[in-house]
Order: sequence, then C-alpha cells, then structure tokens
Amino acid sequence: MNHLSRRDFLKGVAASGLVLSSINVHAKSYGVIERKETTELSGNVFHLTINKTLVNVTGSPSIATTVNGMLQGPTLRWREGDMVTIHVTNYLDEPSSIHWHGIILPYQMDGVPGISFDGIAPGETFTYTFKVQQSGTFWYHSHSGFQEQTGVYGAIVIEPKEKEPFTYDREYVVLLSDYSDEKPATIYRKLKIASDYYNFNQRTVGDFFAEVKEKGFWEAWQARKMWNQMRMSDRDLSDVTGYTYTFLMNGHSPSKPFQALYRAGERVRLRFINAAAMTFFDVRIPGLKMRVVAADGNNVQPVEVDEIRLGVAETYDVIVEPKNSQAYAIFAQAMDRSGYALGNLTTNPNIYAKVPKLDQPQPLTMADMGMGMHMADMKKMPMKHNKYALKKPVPITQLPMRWGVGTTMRAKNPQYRLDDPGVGLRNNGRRVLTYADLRSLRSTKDDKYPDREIILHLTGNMERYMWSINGIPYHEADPIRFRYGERVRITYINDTMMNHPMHLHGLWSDLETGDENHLVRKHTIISQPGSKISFRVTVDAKGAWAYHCHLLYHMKDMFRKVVVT
Ligand SMILES: [Cu+2]
Repeated sequence: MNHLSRRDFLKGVAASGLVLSSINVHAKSYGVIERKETTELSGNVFHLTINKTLVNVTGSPSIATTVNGMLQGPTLRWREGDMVTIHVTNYLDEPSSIHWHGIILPYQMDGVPGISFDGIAPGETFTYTFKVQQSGTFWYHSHSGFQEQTGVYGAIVIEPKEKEPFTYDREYVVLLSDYSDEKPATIYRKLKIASDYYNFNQRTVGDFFAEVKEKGFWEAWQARKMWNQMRMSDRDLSDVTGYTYTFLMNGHSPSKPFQALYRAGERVRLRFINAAAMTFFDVRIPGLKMRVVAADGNNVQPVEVDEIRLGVAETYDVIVEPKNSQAYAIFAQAMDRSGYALGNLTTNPNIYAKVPKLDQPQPLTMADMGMGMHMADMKKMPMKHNKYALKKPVPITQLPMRWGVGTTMRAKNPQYRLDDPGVGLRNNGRRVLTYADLRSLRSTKDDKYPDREIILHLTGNMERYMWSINGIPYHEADPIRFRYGERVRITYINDTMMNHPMHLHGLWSDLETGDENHLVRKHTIISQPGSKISFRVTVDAKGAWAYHCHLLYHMKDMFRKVVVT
C-alpha cells in the first residue's frame, strides 16, 4: 500500500480545494499491463515505454517493471554510423531512466539520474538521440532504484559498417538475468540484516573433517582459524542466490527453456549478455567448443573454450558449430551453483538436450582473500604476475583513503590473477576462458603510454553489508577528476571476498591482460576477490560519468562520479 505523505496530502488539498477528494491524489497510477513476447525493433526511431507488468516467472504471478511490456525488453538493432532517436516514456509511479551500457555517446545521453540528466519523471518522455559509433553486442537497463532487478533491461545489437572478421549463418541473443518474486527493497533489507541470509552453503563439521583427511589436522585447523579471525566464510560466493532467484535466459525459466533452432551444418553466433542484477554465470554447451570472437562488443583474436564466466554486465560473442542434428543444452550455472539458466540448441523444438548436473560449489581459497599463495594453491595456479607489471612506472595520484568500520577486510598480498578462471572453475577438467586469453584484434602498440596511475581499493564490511571505494561510500566522496586527453592507468586492489564487476561509463577500459600490443577493450572488468588488476583509459569524452560496481546491491555505495574537464 502506498502511504500518503503529509506533503502529498496538502498538495491534494490545494489542488482540489476539497478535503474529501484529496484522497484520490495518490491514485495517480498508470496501471498494470499484460506481459508480451520479446521482439526485435530496428531502424532509426524507437518508442519505448516503461510499465508495471503482470508476469509469471516462478509459478506465481508478480508485478515486474518492463520495457514495452516485455520481460526481457525488446532487442534494439542499430547500424553503426546511424543517428538513432529513442523516445522513452515512463509509466511507473516513480522516476525511471534507460542507460545504454557500453555505448559511446555524449554524457547527457548516458541516462544516469543525477549525473547525466534528471531522470524521467512519472508520465514523462525523454528523448535520447546520438550517433552510433561502434558495433557489436551491448545492452540497456534502468539506472533508477532497483528497476533493473525487476525487468528493465534488453539487448542491443549493432551491425558493423565493415565486414566482420568472422562468418556465421544464424545468430541469437542469449541474455541472462535473475528474477525474484520478492521486492528488491526486501532483498536489500535482508542483506543489511544478515549478509548471508540467502547463503545455504555454509560449512558443516563434516566438511572440516573431510578437510582434515585431505590436508592433515594442522593445516586444516590453521585455515579455519584464519577464516574465523577474519569473520568470513569461504562459502560466501554470492550475496543473493537461487533461494530467491529464478535464473532466466531470454526471459525463459529453466522449466520452459529458451529454444535456439539451427539447421545441420550451420555456424551459429551466440551473443551472450549478463543482464543479471547480482548473478555471475558460468556458461557452457556440453559437446560443443565455443569460439570466442568478441568481448564486451569488441572483436578479439578467436579463442576456443569449453566454458566462460560472465560477470554481471559483461558480454561475449561466440560461434558454435553444432553437428549431427543433435540437441545441446546452453547451460548457465550461477557462480554459487544455487541454480541455472537454460537454453536448448536444437534442430527440432520437440527434442530437448540432457541437462547437466550442477557442479559442486568450491570454497574460496586464501588467494581469494589476498593472502598470497597457499602451498596447495600454488601448485594449481600458474603465476606470471611480472607480465602484468607496467614496463616503466608512471606517477601515482594519491586519492583519499579511509580505513575503519567500513573496511573490515584487507588484502595483505594481492596478486595479478588474470589467468585464474576464478573460484568454482579451477581444475574442473574444462578449458575455461580467462582474461589472460583475451587479445584485441586491433594492435594497441601505438596507443598512448599512461600519463599517471590511480589505485582504487574495492572495500567493504561484509557483516554489515557496507560497500565502498577506498573505504569511502559514494555519498561522502568527492568526484574523481580526469583531464581531457590524458591516458590514465587504473589499478584495482580488491580488499573484499566478493567479485566486483566494475563499470566505467563513457570511456573505454583497455585491460592489461599480459600482451602490451593487444590490450583488450572492455566496458566492465571483473575484479576478483583479494586480487589486483590494471587497465588504461583514454580520456576522450568530456562531462560527468558514472563509475561503479555493477552488482545492484553494491552499487549505491561502491560508486563514484567521474568528472572530465
Ligand atoms: Cu560489488
């Protein structure tokens, strides 16, 4: 029930002149519409509406917020070089917005309320218009409140001006998301009360004895002691899990999987997009190799893998060549193994692939806590951190830092771990894509060398579910200032036990993956727990930009405004 604030009440009195009729003042509602099938829209001019929509994702009805009544929203197909105009009308009872994730555009068109524009008030229309200067797979989502969790997202496919360096016969968007019948505000409140509310993977006494058997009592005891001292759990992989989430692929729950049809002999391009609020997905198609051809919309040197981890907001394009008219499962496990999204790649929609079993969840290691290498982990994980160091150091700009109640965790010995597939994917017998595998197709040999470096600590207090950058939450932080034309190297030190998918708006992030001549261009970079990672930014767009962790319930505080002058 909406509660009528005193201010609204008085406004109503003034407007109507009658006390009795003022009771209707809050009934300003645009109603609830029925869910429609997701479709594709193309051209230069688009009309989008944001509506409350009745959906049934989990078996019981709930109210989602959607674009054009679709969960997920319509796929927008643009052409590189075109001017596009998008009219967005907000039929919610609260402000809304659409942000075009990874799209290079003037900052006033970026769609972040409070930074790019004022947001779209209820009943109002905002018109976005900009020139499309890139191609590939991207997505859009609301940047207001928790609307992204409840359905305001969709795919963007941009056709390139020039021929692509690969060919295919057919393509599908494969957009992954997480849906809950619980209200996002309720989820957030529960996390604030108990950060492990949704985590049912906690350790048992039996686990400890299994560990003793494997490692010997002393080592097992030491490891447990350390975790306890840090008041952390090595089973805390995701804040929000399959306990409340249903994982969707193109809006389909696993009980009625998304169907991707193919004909024998075809090469199929799959455009994977992680549009989830909180969930990292590990994607594989048992029986098929995936040839990765693009990361975050940018072409890379092709690499064949069995499995890909998609952090929240990342995209990967792959090409697969299914054989023998078989049915294949497109299997996207949540990182904590509490559930999966599912698709069926098949020649016959009546034939379903066998669904693989969920992997066993793996605990975090001491390396994930930034405690350097445990002997047992050392054997498992190749270390080549020298490769990731800057050849010639540059001046470091010191930014304000606050250690205290908001920073209960600290990585003592953070390492570059670009060749680490991450917790849950190590030594699983499959070829898993890592950042070290990514090389841009274009040469970056002649790109400007960094002028300076900034170091950002990703910080938090897990028990109190507080998140921040350099120990300072957004509402207490000064903007980060960049000079137009400079090239900045940014290094993250992740002092927490969570993966944070960090997204810098408006400017590309050129990730140092170990090959100086082929830095890979991304818009979202996963910072692994307890690790270090560096990328470079050419500051080529003036204005104010948002910069934040893309986990929806971290975003409010693990956020900065970036000002380019
Ligand atoms: Cu985060």
